[in-house]
Amino acid sequence: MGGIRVSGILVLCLLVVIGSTDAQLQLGFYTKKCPKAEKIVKNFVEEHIRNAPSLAAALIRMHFHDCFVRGCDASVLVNSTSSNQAEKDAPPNLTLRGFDFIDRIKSLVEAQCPGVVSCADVIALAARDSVVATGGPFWNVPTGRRDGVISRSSEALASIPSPFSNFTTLQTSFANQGLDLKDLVLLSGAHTIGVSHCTSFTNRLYNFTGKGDQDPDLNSQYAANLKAKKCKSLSDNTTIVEMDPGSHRSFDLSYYTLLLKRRGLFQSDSALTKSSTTYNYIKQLLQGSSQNFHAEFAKSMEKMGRVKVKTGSSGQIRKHCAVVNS
Ligand code: HEM
Ligand SMILES: *[C@@H]1O[C@H](CO)[C@@H](O)[C@H](O)[C@H]1NC(C)=O
Ligand SMILES: *[C@@H]1O[C@H](CO)[C@@H](O)[C@H](O)[C@H]1NC(C)=O
Ligand SMILES: *[C@@H]1O[C@H](CO)[C@@H](O)[C@H](O)[C@H]1NC(C)=O
Ligand SMILES: *[C@@H]1O[C@H](CO)[C@@H](O)[C@H](O)[C@H]1NC(C)=O
Ligand SMILES: CC(=O)N[C@H]1CO[C@H](CO)[C@@H](O)[C@@H]1O
Repeated sequence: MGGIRVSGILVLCLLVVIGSTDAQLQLGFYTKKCPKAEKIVKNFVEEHIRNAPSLAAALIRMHFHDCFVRGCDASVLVNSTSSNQAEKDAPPNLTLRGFDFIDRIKSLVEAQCPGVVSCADVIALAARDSVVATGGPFWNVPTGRRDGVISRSSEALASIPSPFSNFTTLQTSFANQGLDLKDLVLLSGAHTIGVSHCTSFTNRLYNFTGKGDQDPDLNSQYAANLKAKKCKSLSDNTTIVEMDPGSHRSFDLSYYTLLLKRRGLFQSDSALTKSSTTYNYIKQLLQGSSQNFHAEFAKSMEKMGRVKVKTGSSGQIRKHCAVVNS
């Protein structure tokens, strides 16, 4: 009796273990199922990123926005329908770019292995490969993500932190995804590349507290310069500004240097200097080499890429990234 019970429990444990390892991402998930998949993504990126290097920033940001809403499941790619307003059509994504690029890669992998490679993995791989191809850090991208079937604009608004966030809001938002303060500092380091529209920060220049004032946490010389040369009014929604001026193409430490000079562009960047924990992480990064930053960044990216992923038999492999399979 006891023996049967014990072995029964053993079998149960074994099943649980098998079940859970089955449901993990793994490096080279497609090695058997679609051996060329990762190479197809890499080749496409390497071939096309030269003509549009700014896409690297767009794609790593897309990966972030994807992972923060229902996990990294390509829900960010789904088009709205007459009965559903999708994440794509939420205000934070107004400025996402690169959808077409992902669609083109997806059609290449579909031609090679129909119905095998998820859109979520295509985003994760293309983000990494494009950052590497433009001289940025490498990080591991274990694969095996599956695509979600739900995409809601309201959830994007609720889960993606706004540039007006304070420290507490950022900490909570990252904690909701299982990411800690170190991840917050490191992943924000992606703002060392790319651009922003004025509307993400003009409140700091023109009307911070509703009295026509500036944000005292923004360097006043920098603010004056932005007002004179870039964002000429509170409502300028067309001009774009480099977030790490002078080195917005290189994945270096200068974003963190700027933070300590009160030259971070967003309130959310500035907020990282407000807690002693995150302030000290920034100091530590600045004392280390850029290789050290890259290595630390890689760990946090891999962690972000695992957020609430769907694996095994959950979700689906979408045929077209913009539409859920019918
Ligand atoms: C910590 C919270 C974060 C906030 C509040 C935030 C906010 C923003 C905003 C408002 C923009 C500019 C959008 C525009 O006006 O065009 C932006 C751009 C960008 N963000 Fe973040 N972000 C955060 C974290 C991240 C993370 C975790 C990553 C990636 C790991 C990331 C990568 C980028 C990149 C690369 C760009 C430039 C995009 C481009 O050039 O098209 N951000 N972010
Ligand atoms: C941070 O922002 C949130 C949301 O806007 C607000 O409720 C909270 O009071 C703010 N916290 C601090 C410390 O300012
Ligand atoms: C600044 O904000 C206040 C309060 O929200 C508003 O009444 C005022 O019109 C704003 N000023 C500008 C220039 O938009
Ligand atoms: C930008 O601002 C103009 C004028 O204020 C407005 O008509 C337009 O709809 C805005 N565009 C976006 C994308 O918000
Ligand atoms: C999704 O929407 C975009 C932009 O509106 C459109 O160009 C594309 O054809 C749509 N994709 C599908 C598969 O419906
Ligand atoms: C790229 C993209 O789909 N952007 C959409 C984001 O949401 C706005 C509405 O808030 C749409 O107008 C954009 O087309």
